[in-house]
Amino acid sequence: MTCRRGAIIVLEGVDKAGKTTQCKKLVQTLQDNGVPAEMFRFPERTTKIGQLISSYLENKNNLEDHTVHLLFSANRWELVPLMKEKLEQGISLVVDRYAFSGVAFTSAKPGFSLDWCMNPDVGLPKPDLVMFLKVNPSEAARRGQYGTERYETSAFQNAVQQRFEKLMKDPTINWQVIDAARNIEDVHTDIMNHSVNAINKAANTPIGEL
Ligand code: DGP
Repeated sequence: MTCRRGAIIVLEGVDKAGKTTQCKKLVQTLQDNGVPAEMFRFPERTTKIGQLISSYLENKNNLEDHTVHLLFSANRWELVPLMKEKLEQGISLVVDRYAFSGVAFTSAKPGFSLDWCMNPDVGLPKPDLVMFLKVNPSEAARRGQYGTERYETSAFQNAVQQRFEKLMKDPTINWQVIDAARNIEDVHTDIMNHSVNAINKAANTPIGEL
């Protein structure tokens, strides 16, 4: 028996753009409408690799920059078998950050090219839709104090935003820019519409590769 595959729907953006709130709402609305959907998030901090990343982000340990980049990528790869299993069961995956965060955050550090940063993620399942929640980093900073985690400074988030702008020029990725400065419900409606289109389209196509 063949079943329609699920879609991979990714939300990206700078810190405090509202990704996690919107991912949760999207999963809920899809499920309420009878569309099987589950949330994934990267970094997935519960695995052994995820715990290393988490303590790095909390400034509890220091890791060399190339090393941590590869760990973030490994954290995505270790979830691939589970992601594929769910997709083949017809479950759509709503993913809070993916390889694009990997590239944007590391390449915002001195001495890292976009190309080098992309390499470890080549071959990951390709998202059917990537929505960039666009909000000015200074507006994002006003939404709530940045915490104490590594990367949570305005200067770094500005650099990350610029890297995302470059990544969004890739025509092989279905990027959609969402104005995330609006209220939660308006943003959600846009995200839902794009997602339904992507889920319908994905059903009849094989899972691609980054
Ligand atoms: P979050 O749990 O969504 O708040 O993300 C944790 C932080 O890690 C956030 O500042 C973004 C950053 N981040 C997410 N993915 C990657 C990645 O693959 N590489 C790097 N260097 N940073 C990442």
